[in-house]
Amino acid sequence: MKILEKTMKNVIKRNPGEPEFHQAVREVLESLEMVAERHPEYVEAGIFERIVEPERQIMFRVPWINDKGEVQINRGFRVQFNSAIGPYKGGLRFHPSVYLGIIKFLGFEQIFKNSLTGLPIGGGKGGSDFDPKGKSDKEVMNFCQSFMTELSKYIGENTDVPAGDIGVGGREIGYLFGQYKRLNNNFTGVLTGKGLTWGGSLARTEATGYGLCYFVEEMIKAKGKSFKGANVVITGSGNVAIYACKKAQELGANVIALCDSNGYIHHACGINVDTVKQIKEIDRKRIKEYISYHPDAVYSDGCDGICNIKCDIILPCATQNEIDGQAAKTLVANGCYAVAEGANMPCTPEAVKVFRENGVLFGPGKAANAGGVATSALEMCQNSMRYTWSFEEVDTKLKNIMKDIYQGCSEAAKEYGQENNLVAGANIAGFMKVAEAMYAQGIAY
Ligand code: NDP
Ligand code: 2IT
Repeated sequence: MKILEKTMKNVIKRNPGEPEFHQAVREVLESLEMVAERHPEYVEAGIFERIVEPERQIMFRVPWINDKGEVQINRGFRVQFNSAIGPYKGGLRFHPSVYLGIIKFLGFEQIFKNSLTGLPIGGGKGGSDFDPKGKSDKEVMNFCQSFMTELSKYIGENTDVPAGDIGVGGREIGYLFGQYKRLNNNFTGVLTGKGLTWGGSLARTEATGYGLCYFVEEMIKAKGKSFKGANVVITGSGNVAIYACKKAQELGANVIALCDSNGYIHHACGINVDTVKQIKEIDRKRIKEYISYHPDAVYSDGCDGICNIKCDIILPCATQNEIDGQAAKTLVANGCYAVAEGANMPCTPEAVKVFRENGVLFGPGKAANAGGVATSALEMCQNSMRYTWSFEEVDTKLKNIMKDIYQGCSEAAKEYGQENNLVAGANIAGFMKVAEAMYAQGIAY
């Protein structure tokens, strides 16, 4: 080692106190050593140093008034990481744990994920430390309007197109879009994940979870396996988890567990996804409520125990670093043979190492969960055409995109001497397109 060690050292020095960002960068740079060896022109042109530095970082005050008439202050972020292959594209996360380092890790991942989709979208991410939990619709609206009043200065359909992520779903996108339109007098595809009557795409709601399952189908098919009859554990119970659950069941799996940040449910005869949708999407309540509908299910406090449930496949769909080395060892000991990340970076580096050493099939988030942003790009495409495709048309495109992503990652891994390593494959395949574009566009762009 190594050409890229210096780049990593600089990232740590220039971005102190941001461990999630360091983790995401380290994983990518580790995969790119051989690329750097084979492409000295990229080293010379400073592509590696440039790609780890966001093009622009915006931080702003978000004042709003709660239902008691009290002034509240949150912090807003938008990191416009890389626009080499298209307008910045990536979600907004509203969660109390959000700070600049989280948004930078997510924005960095998004560069490579978006490149893997094969569609013309650059990488960005944003959000706030605002916690929508327990807030009234009016409070959420007040917050979203204030947030967009500032954000609107930096985004646009050809500049930067935000979408949802943790804590940002259809309700929030509606308030954000309304405020953007009010401020700019312009009905435009500046956000994705919009409602179906005002520019949204069919299948965008389902896309991340469905796409994850299409990716897993390809990954396990290569080893002669399928979802049919497989016991599947899914973490989280939000947008990604719900639609991963639905599609896995349609493909013949028995999904036996889900969780939220308070605890998990184990329903051995199979999760009832309509109940989960009622609790989480409509009532906005906790997953614990599930046992009042299905008394044969078991609820346990805390999230850690979910990895002790014996399963064939686990799909972590909640948040970063939820599966550590110890949890990975337990999963392996219980016979789990495939893991695919619906969330962004839910497995720690130690967990990924355990999976690799034990021959567990592993689909990294930037490949496995790319179906959401890919369908966002299809929404942008429909908005540009002022046209809408049917659910089946979008779903078929999504399925083909996920197959191509799997294929592209497998081939890149093989080409660089790392056969079967989809982490390396995703990083290399995602990087190559962006690097080529950055190289072609010169340094002071
Ligand atoms: P949601 O807000 O719809 O759901 C998030 C789920 O994860 C909830 O069940 C939530 O539980 C749980 N969760 C969040 N934070 C924590 C935590 N700190 N500890 C334990 N559980 C937690 O978000 P999404 O489903 O949209 O996003 C889930 C993951 O998927 C994120 O990593 C996101 O970045 C990623 N992703 C999302 C895409 C999308 O299109 N939405 C696309 C690609 C990736 P609780 O309600 O208790 O907070
Ligand atoms: O992490 C992600 O890819 C997302 N939250 C979706 C981003 C998008 O622009 O649809």
